[in-house]
Amino acid sequence: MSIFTQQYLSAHTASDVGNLLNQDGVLAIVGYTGDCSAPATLGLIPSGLTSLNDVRYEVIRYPFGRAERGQENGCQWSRIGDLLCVATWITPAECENMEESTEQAYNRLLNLARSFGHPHPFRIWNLLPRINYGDGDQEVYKKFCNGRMHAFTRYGMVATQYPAASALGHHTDGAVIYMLAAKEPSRNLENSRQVPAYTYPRQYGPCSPSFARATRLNMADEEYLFVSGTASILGHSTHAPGDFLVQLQVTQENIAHLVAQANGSLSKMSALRVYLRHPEHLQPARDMLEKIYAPEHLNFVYADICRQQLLVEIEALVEL
Ligand code: 3EB
Repeated sequence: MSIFTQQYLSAHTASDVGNLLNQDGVLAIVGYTGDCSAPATLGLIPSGLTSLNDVRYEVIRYPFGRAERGQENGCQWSRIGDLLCVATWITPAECENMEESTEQAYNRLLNLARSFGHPHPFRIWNLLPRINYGDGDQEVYKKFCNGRMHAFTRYGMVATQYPAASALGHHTDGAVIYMLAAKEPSRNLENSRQVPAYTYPRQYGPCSPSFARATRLNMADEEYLFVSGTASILGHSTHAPGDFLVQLQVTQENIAHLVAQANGSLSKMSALRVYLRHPEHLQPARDMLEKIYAPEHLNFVYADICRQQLLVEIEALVEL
């Protein structure tokens, strides 16, 4: 029985978000409603993303009482017991300078988490506009990586402590970064089919991406594996650029390998977000993944992947 869950609600079953947020055990709710600005409702996290299979909300549950919530230091936070969720939004104007704005956003998040006694972020989602815009080192994603690394370094984090992460491009204005943070450190896992992202060579940008392939964390005497956005990358190279089906297969193999390294089982996988660059890939993605995973755990999301040649990326949660 999973204690910590990320549960998908489709458009036709979604009940009133305000009511849900007042229920015991509901930490926060991620919105797939296509908007990305700080919401009036504390605990709601509009992601800028939209779902291709009708997911409207993702409910993050941790059933140890009613969430406390608030906003300060440019962040909105929700906490239940030893689990803290913090979100911060970057305005469309601030997105014009993504390096500086990312660094400031991370400074806000990390300072708040530390001041709340939750100094260890273990899972971060980064949802940005126009992620592939700009050439070479000017690309939005690369500027984002620079800002993130500067903030992590100032925070005193070393590469082996980087959290699990996803970084995707949505199709609206503004950005959101949100994180789950713990009182105790998580344990990091790398994928032996891939080099650690923080050791990628210079060709991918001036600062390597700062994330772990997965983090392991004990919550309420259960162990969870938070699997970062995973793509068709072998070593550090993009495998099968332009070939969706091969990329999907290699991505699935990369995840299966990572989960096996943690002695986990694909049958205990949930909260799969399958990011698709092209909506027309929904059907082939479904055809393959619904053979492996239960449909209620699959959210096909329309998003740009941070390397231009990648067509698909998948993240997930595994109960170990
Ligand atoms: C990769 O493996 C694909 O910059 O936070 C996946 C997950 C990717 C997270 C990030 C980037 C990030 O390099 C891209």
